[in-house]
Amino acid sequence: MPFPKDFLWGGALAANQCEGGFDEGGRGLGQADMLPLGPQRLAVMLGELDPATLPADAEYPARRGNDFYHRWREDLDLMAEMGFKALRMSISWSRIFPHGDDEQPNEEGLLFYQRVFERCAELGIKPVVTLCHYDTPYDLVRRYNGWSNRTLVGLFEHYARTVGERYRGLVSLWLTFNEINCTPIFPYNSGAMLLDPARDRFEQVWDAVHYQLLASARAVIALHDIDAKNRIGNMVAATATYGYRCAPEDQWLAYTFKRDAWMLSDVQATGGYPAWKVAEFAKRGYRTPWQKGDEETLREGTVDFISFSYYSSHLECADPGAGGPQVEGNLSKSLANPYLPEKLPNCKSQFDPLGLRIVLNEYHDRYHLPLFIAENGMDGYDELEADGTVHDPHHILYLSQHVAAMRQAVEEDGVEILGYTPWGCIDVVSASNGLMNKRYGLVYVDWKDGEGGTYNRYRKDSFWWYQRCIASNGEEL
Ligand code: BGP
Repeated sequence: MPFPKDFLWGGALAANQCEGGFDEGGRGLGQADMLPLGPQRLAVMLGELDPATLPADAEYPARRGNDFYHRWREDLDLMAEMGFKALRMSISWSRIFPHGDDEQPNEEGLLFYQRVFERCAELGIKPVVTLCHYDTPYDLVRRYNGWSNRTLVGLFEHYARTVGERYRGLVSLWLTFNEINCTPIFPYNSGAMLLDPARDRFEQVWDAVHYQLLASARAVIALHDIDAKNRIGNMVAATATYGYRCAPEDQWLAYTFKRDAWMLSDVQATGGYPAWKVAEFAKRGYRTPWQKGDEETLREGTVDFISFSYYSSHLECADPGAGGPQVEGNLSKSLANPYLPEKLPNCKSQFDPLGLRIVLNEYHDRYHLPLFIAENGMDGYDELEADGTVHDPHHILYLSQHVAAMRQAVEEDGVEILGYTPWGCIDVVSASNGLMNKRYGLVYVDWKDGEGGTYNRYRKDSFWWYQRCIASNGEEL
């Protein structure tokens, strides 16, 4: 079976990486507006450095994004020209509730997204809306220490209800938290919280995860209440994981790594914590902050589909001396896989399309729910030519091979996939290092780190490739 006729071909963006206009339209600061460029960024993302202590001249790239706030009409036209059927985007929570705990929403913020969604409808593009893509209002960080505080569960539900009601009929596909399984790794980025060095780290991050799981479930319940047509997914960071050697110890490490990555989708899909995690908590002496009603909330708020990001695969090795050379990932290095092709020119990581097929099968077998590929892509360093063209064969090679792998999962493995939205379909500020020169496919934005630019948009070679791919429903790669 080929891709279904209503397959959602599109692209993905996130408010904090594209909008800019950070102080316009009544918007309050978001947590990402406090992520600086430069060496201190990682410490803030890890929740180890309070961004309020940064020097006055720090530069915050999320505040400018790629200027989508002012150019969204032109951007939607470009997407329509490529034939997009879907746009995965997010709402900036602090555009709707500038302080996070305001009683009344900010009408100007609501109107902004209403216009975007109305235009999407005119263009035949379905918005797939993430409620929180690394984007909790900064005032909630300051006043409650973000997701370390249970108060945010109710505030998030209020926000989800507000936008669910307002955009009823305009939006029917929702995702709750972006890459929710990153909270234990990047407590500030994903959990909008700062760590207290005097307290156990494990306890702090897993408390926050519990509150986010509850908030996700409450949002699912609210959005189902508002409109029975709403379909709500979770969103997790996925990677194919292999043991470096056939040693059972390596295979076990690889398995436990995957199990960790699955843990949060297990809760969001089945409505309860898996037994192995409960055993791990008990062994560590950690007690999840359960309250009356939490179990029912998790059970009632399970998702309708599973969405995930997939960029590449990685290796696990039990013997620290056994591995060979390393390759760079987004924020960490891992062992190079000798069976994967050489890195693409202009790119720093290895790529593994079959890994995507493996991940699709793993999620399909585990949850028996439809899947949605919410992010996929390879960062590369693109150059704008004098004639306005951008030659990016690396993106075309990466995307075409991943679409082929996805097609095999549909045709040969019977996996149900709702859609495919490659990441950064218009160049955006990078989540990991805040730079603009970490570019993905399709549309180039004229802005160079340290130099600036016009923000004008240019079609990359991959734009024309993707247009053909969509027009042929994934046949012409
Ligand atoms: C994912 C995030 C995205 C995006 C992407 C690429 O983890 O959900 O927001 O940024 O990674 O990473 P980067 O921007 O660092 O290249």
